[in-house]
Amino acid sequence: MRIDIITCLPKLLESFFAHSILKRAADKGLVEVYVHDLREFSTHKQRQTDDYAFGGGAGMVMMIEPIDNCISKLKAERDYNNIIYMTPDGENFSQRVANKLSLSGNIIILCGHYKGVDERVREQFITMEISIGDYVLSGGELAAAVVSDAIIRLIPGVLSDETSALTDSFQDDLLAPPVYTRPAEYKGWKVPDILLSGHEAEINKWRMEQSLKRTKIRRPGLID
Ligand code: 6GU
Repeated sequence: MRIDIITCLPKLLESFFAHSILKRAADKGLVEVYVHDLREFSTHKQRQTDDYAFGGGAGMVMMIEPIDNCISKLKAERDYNNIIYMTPDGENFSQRVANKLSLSGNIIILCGHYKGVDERVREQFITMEISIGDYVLSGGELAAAVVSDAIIRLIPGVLSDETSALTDSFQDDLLAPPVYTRPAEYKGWKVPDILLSGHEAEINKWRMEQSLKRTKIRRPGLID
């Protein structure tokens, strides 16, 4: 899988992808992430990428030309499954969307800034718009990092224990059950006996009950 991220703040994203699971996924050749500096695609004197809004009002708008230059160059090199625009008025991101996107070959993620992009960018180039929640961030970069992380960890081979993504919260519309590790007793606080019993079927049954109970209490909306 290949992810091309277009941003005015490349440094912010480069440090994110240079660490942890995402770095290991790239080192193993399971994903390639390229961060493109939008300024390099500007033909203006000061490598300008935004301008005042037609009709007036506060806030700058990202110009179509540098975005067109960058996206068109990438599209000439390979096909993309989706060209995603990160925006608070996009579709809500969820595990379901992450699962679907993790099956992509190549995607482009465009990070918005200021008052957003010229509407013609959305009409002409964008195939999908994603929001990560009902709050406003200063830019789409952190949101792009969130979406990339959720997608990349689903690619087979990225997690060391391949089954562990399957038991995540949300993977089957249930929250994950509680987990414990050694010691079995700490300051008198005990691990549930069932987990020490060695009865795999009973343990799985307990975990499912705990998942259901936790989901009903914390996120009842997930059950229907
Ligand atoms: Cl994708 N971008 C921005 N700027 N704010 C957000 C968001 C995205 N998702 C939630 N808030």
